[in-house]
Amino acid sequence: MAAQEEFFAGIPKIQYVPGAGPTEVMCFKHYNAEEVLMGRTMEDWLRFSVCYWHSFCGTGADPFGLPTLNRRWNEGTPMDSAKKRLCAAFEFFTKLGVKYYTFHDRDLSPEGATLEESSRNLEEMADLALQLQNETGVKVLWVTCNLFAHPRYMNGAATNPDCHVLAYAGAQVKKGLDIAKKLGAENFVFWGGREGFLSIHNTDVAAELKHMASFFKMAVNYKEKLGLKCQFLIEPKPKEPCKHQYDYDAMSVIGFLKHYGLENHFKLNIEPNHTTLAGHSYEHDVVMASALGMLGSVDSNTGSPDLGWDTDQFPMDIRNTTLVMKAVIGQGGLQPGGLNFDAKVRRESTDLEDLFIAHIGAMDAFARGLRNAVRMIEEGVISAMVKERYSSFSRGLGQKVEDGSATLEDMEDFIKQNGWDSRPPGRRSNCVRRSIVVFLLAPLHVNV
Ligand code: XUL
Ligand code: CO
Repeated sequence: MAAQEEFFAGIPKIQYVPGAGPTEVMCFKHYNAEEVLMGRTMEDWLRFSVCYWHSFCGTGADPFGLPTLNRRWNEGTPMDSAKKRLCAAFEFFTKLGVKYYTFHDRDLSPEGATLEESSRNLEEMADLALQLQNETGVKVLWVTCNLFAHPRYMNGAATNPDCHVLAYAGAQVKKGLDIAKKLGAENFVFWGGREGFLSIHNTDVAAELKHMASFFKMAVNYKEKLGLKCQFLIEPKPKEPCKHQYDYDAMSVIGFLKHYGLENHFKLNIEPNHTTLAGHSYEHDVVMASALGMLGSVDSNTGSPDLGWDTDQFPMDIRNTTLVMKAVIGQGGLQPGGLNFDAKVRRESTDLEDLFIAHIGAMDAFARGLRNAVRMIEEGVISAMVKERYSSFSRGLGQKVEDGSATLEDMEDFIKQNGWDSRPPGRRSNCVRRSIVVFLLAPLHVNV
């Protein structure tokens, strides 16, 4: 990269400076990549990734305003700027010290007039990406295909009422998988932004769901044919841009996968801003997916609790990062997934430095969340309380319920013998009340 143009001149590699003061913002105060916690480095637990579309393709434009972000890498012909953008991105990854990135096919290279031209553009850019990956050691956390921006996808891709469009999406995914293989991507994401409906009156929901399942099966078959090892991930979101998206939330996606026999081929990429859009708490889908063995990766962003839409902000709330990291540690890590910052600087944050400050703040927030979660787990206070709360399932009838051998007749016999509750009155409410108090206080107590 030495001969390349420098885009972030004057910004050195970001260092860990634990004692840094409040005005020193170009350093990590909490994220110490090499530090070992519960047998693993912070870098390994957190597996941070920078997203290409917001951080390098974003212009600051919104539905009410023109671009505000003046990026030098956007100058030149579409292919020239694509190359400059990629070099700028790798300079950023390296200076920030993040080992992974994510991209849509159409972020990396411009769409051509034909499928063949788009594929040629993508191949050319993938060659450069591979060279930069080899030079820097930065890897692809996941690739995805943009099956929502082009006008052809206005009525969906895999669920489009016209099979011609579904075919185009299939051809695009085939190429996307080839590129994933070439670049050694560790995961491949499907986000169905336009897989849903605006009006139920003109929609055959059963047919669309079946087509979507067939589409996923084609992808699974081609992946196996290619010998591609990466993990497939579906990213739930309830709405935006569709009024109703099929992949509403974690549990809807898991239900869909099980219904169509796809559950062994996919896991979930959970984006907390999508979770809150679905009416759940920040950590809800991370916890639910993890509980069912389906948490693959996290698009670690946040919305604004006082707004109702997908604002893709950088996560800064320590309570939220603590609960996510507790679930991540609980399942033994996110690998081959990671924490991908699907987040964008605000359109008012026009300086190049702001791109660093936003990522540094979010990485520090996750480092603090990790430390908190480790402390909660090592102290063992909450886990002991949870164990005690469910202790009636470790003996007698409870044990039979646990292993699935209990019957309704057993229930009836048990209640006839024992009445409503055999525990002394004090213990009945205590067990529940104490746990709730500790749960509410825990994140505050361990906030280091
Ligand atoms: C949209 C979103 C996407 C996916 C990849 O809200 O999160 O960027 O992460 O297509
Ligand atoms: Co996302």
